[in-house]
Amino acid sequence: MKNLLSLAAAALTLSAAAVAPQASAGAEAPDSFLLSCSFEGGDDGWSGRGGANVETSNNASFNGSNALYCSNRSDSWNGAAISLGSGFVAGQAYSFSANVRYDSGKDTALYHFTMQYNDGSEDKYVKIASATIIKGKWAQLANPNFTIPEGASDITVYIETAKGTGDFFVDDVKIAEKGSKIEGALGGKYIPGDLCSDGVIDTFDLICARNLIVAADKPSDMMINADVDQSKDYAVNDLVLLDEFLSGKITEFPDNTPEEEVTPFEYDANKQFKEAPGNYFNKCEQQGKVTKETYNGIRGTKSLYVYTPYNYAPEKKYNIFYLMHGGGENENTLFFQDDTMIQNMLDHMIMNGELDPLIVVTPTFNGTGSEAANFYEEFRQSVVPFVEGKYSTYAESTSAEDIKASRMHRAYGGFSMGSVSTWAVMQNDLDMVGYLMPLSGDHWGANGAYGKAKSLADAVDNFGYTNRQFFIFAATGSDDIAYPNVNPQVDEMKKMSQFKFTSDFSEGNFYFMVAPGKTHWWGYVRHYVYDALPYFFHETGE
Ligand code: FER
Repeated sequence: MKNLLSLAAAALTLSAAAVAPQASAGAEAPDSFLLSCSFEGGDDGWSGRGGANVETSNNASFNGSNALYCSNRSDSWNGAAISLGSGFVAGQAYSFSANVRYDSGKDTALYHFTMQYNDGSEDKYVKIASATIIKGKWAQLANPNFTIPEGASDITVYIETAKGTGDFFVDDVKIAEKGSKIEGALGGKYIPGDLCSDGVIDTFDLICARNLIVAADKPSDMMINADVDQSKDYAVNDLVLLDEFLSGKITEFPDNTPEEEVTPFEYDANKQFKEAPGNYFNKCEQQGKVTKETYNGIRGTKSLYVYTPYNYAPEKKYNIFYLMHGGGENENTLFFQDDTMIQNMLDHMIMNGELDPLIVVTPTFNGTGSEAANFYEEFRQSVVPFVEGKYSTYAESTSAEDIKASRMHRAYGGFSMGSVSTWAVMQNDLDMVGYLMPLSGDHWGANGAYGKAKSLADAVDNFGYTNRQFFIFAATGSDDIAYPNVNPQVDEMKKMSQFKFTSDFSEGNFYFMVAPGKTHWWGYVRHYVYDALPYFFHETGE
């Protein structure tokens, strides 16, 4: 309590440190508008940009009873637009204002009020105003002094988002003489520390913050701005940080955003084979590293390779994928052959945001007493403890308990005999891995398609997992010699409740992708990894 009292006392003397508001102080409200769209009587000349749809709606409004509703967007640049016509002069400044609101999706989202024009040779885009706005609140995007670029023609202004395709409302879009202050929504913006939502971080926010700690009714927009360290929890710590910010002790808030358990993903429910772009097998400008490691395991001294992504940082946690070679191959196969070079593919996928940075390990089942179908023993006892004791994964330690706790961040897959090893890992080590990628090979643990499927289903039951707690993305070519072995096994698995068939892992847990015309060769199979791996590591297993 002493802390809170001294903060309150400090609050009274801190106004000098307040952050200046964006709106120009003393600006006058305009006498008239050069453009004013209230959407009360129709769309006021607005249209959908890109594939977007616009229509008037009375489901929300900032003023009056209607707003313009923008939906059916397929890209972030799709939105609501209006052409400005000839009354606006290039090289001159005007005051622009629009009010925006969205009601579903993330807690906050970045919106832009943008101008498109032609500069005489090509279309150009310039931001008039931007703001990160809070879900469910009206926010004003305004710029009282925006100059239309010299030489601009074909001018359109529009509302778009920085990311995503969510629906939004627009209301009271106005343009007036430069410098004029156009009234708009107060607050609604994500400005850490601005609890009062007036665009200024000052002592009043500190008073709000203090009251909010004990308040019974905690308004959602105030809570979002009160959580100044973005920890997803408003606590006394945030109050102290706000005080330190206002007193000049700190100049920015620390970012204590909690690490996401899993990253969200938009699954295709019926994923079809798609080749990686050809250049993905060339060297990438952002290269990960392939390191040879040697370990003494239950089957003697052996080697494996570890791919760590570009900018690998041991203080971070990484998902890990163990990828096994086929018969007659070895731990070198995946990284050193013209028909694999899988590290280049991983580099490109990660650089282009198609895959979260991860660790990929290529062990081998070769060695005295080793075979694909018993590699699961060495995997559990030697390989995982060795690798994850050395590299940074979600395993807090290499104890069986911690390996199990991190299984939704661990995957195992393989080609041909490597696929045989994958089904065996599933049957025996399901408490270690949440994701499996059997490629061009069937299960050798039992006889007949039904027997194979049943032995896997029984393993799931014996481990006590539901069909939300493990995920299988199997694949092969339609002309692969393994197809006639795998396909009947898959058909039997589809009939069992342990397996729910779809590539939308938010709904089911089992998929079999068949690549038209492809045969039993890494030159094809590496593309299955390209298709399947992005589908992994987005489920919590709860
Ligand atoms: C199969 C599983 C494994 C398969 C072949 C293999 C033809 C491996 C063969 C080898 O490495 O010799 O389903 O189908």
